Amino acid sequence: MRHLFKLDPAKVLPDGAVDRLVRSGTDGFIIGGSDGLQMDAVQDLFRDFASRGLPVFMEVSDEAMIVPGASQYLIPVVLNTTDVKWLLGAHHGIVKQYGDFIPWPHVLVEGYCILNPDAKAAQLAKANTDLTESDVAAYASIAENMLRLPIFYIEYSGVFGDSRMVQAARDELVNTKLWYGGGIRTIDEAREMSEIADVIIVGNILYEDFEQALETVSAVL
Ligand code: 1GP
Repeated sequence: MRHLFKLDPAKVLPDGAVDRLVRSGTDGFIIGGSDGLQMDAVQDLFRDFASRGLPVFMEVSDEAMIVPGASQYLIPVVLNTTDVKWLLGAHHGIVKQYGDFIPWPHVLVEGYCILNPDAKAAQLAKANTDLTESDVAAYASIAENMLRLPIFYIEYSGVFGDSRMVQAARDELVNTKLWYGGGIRTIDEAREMSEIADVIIVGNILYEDFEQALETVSAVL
């Protein structure tokens, strides 16, 4: 898996987009967002993309994202948060309440490192984004060696990131997959990050320039 589109339930895709995205060559879809999440919109989006032959990952950052039947559920843990809610606080509440219903074999935990201070996710999760390459490397090492997470996610949502930060994480990771998302708008940007990360995630550009978003797939083909 090399490329995923991140679909925001609070935004509208152009007509005919679902078929074109499914045929684009991408490896799958993440349904996720940081605000304005409505359960109806989440379910509609899931229904549009489910059973189309590609994985659909539900990123559960809010109760509205809990949709039964997804191939995988991604659970964010924000490693550089300053608020315990985003580390394990919210998770504890959910597992306490719904633990018996959680399909654990379908759950993947993402260790997020959020690096764009202006991103909604950074503000919501009160992330400490003032990090050096060594800081990022240490978080990556924690994900790999201490927590043994399946995914370390460098998140620059909204801006194209600093590839040195991504490389610093890369150098620590063996078993933990490196996902990169943030500001990918062109094939060159997609290529630059996909040369370092295992998986690139393309989000906002889908809603700004759909044709250009489709082209990012060619960077990994
Ligand atoms: C957001 O990492 C993704 O969670 C993608 O970022 O929306 O900036 O492409 P963009």
